[in-house]
Amino acid sequence: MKTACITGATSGFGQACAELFAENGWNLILCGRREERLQKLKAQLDGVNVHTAVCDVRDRKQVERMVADLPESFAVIDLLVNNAGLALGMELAQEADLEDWEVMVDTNIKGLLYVTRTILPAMAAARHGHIINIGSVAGSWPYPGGNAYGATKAFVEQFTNNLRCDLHGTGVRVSNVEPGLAESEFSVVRFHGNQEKADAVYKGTEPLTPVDIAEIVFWIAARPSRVNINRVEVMPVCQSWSPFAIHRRC
Ligand code: NDP
Ligand code: 8X3
Repeated sequence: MKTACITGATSGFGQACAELFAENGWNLILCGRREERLQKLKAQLDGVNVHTAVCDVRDRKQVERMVADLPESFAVIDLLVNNAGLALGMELAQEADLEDWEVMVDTNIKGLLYVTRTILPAMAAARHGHIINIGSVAGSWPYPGGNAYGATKAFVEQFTNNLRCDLHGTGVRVSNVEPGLAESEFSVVRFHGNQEKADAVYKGTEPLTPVDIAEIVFWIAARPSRVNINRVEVMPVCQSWSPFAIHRRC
């Protein structure tokens, strides 16, 4: 039986991944800050072993403790899904809240680094393992108000590529999944709990679902060990690109 460690398993993509991997017989290490949600999820996952860890990925010591305290039966991690992350705010850069930027950098960049760096040595030593990062279309495509969020996801994309270089010859796989518009708690978090604003993002659209993303993550993980899916960019059909914005004086 294989073991996956999924960060941000209390909601959205992470929760859907937990459900799908459990259905397919994977043991799970589930991490997030909301303990009640972790316990509820654990209770509903049948037939596999689940270890939950309350952990704020921004706190390096908590991350190190989470890994050091893993029960022996969870010590070998076959797959890390670096999913924990968030956007905060959509103001233009000149008006954005610097604290929001700090939280995004601390979570999406530093948190992902802490988890990766803590788990990676064992994978490299075992010459076996897979890291699937959750990036975003915002890492490749700019949009007004995407500023720091998009930049954190650009970091995730390039870090994924650089990890592949460093892990060359070890057999450890690294992939980046880059979703577009998807309905989860993402927008409620982005708009600081404003449900009306969050609902407006999806109104009249058919966004991706967390299950859509989980199925992609699972497909990537289930490829034969000789296959490395470098990146998957996925949007709902209702989303595409706009022309370049051109400011005219008249
Ligand atoms: P959700 O808000 O539904 O889920 C986010 C998850 O991240 C939660 O489980 C949350 O758990 C966890 N999380 C946030 N901060 C921390 C932290 N400091 N420590 C540990 N866990 C944390 O959003 P999504 O499922 O949509 O987002 C998952 C990932 O997908 C994110 O990285 C996001 O940027 C990315 N993404 C989302 C898209 C979308 O449109 N929804 C599109 C592209 C990418 P808890 O609060 O319990 O800690
Ligand atoms: C989330 C997708 O387009 O809201 O990463 O930035 S988007």
